[in-house]
Amino acid sequence: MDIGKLYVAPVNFIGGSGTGKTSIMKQVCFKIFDTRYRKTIGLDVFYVDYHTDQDCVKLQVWDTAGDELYWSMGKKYLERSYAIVVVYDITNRESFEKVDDYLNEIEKITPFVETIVLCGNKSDLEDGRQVSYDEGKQLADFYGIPMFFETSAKDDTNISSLFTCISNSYLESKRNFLSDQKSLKT
Ligand SMILES: Nc1nc2c(ncn2[C@@H]2O[C@H](COP(=O)(O)OP(=O)(O)O)[C@@H](O)[C@H]2O)c(=O)[nH]1
Ligand SMILES: [Mg+2]
Repeated sequence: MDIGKLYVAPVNFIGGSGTGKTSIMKQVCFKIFDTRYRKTIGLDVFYVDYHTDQDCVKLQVWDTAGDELYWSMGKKYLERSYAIVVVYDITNRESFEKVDDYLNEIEKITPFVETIVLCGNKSDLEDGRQVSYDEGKQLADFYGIPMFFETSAKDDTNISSLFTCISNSYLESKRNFLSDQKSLKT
C-alpha cells in the first residue's frame, strides 16, 4: 500500500511591522486572534500541516520581524524558501508602498524563488481602507505574481485558502519534478 509522502516546505513571511504576519500564523495554527501588538523578536517558526489523499506537506513558516535590525538575519532564511509571502496592511498605505522594496530585495537575494504570494491583510477594517483590492491585484499582476489574497487574521478570511494554495503549488511542483526525473530515466 502506498502511504504517500511527507514533505517539508520552508515558507517565509515578510512585510512592514504591524501588518499582521504573526497574527496570520496564530490564526492558522491555533485559531486565536490577539488584539495586542507584541513585536516579533528576531525570528519565529510555526508549522502548518496540509494533507491530500496521497501526500502531506508540513509548511515550515518563518516569521521575521519587519525591522531593519533583523532583516539581514532573515535574508539567510529567505534564500532557502519555497515560498515568500509579502504582507501589507490594507489600512496603511505606507506598508503597501514598501512592497516594491521587499520584492526588489527578494529578486536580489533569491531570484529563483518558486512562489511569491502578495497578501493585503486586515480586510475586516473596510472603513479604514487605504489600498483598494484592485491596486493590490494590479501590483501582483505587474510583478507576475499569480497568488494575491486579501485576508483578515481577525475574522479568519482567506487565511486557510492562502496556505492551501501554497501547499498545492508545492505538491504540484514536486510531482512535476518527480515525473521529469522518471522520464529522464526511461
Ligand atoms: N483588525 C485587524 N487587526 C489585525 C489583523 N491582523 C493583525 N491585526 C492587529 O495588528 C497588530 C499587529 O499585528 P502583528 O501580527 O503583531 O503584526 P506583525 O508585526 O506583522 O507580526 C496587532 O494589534 C493585531 O491585533 C487583522 O486581520 N484585522
Ligand atoms: Mg510579528
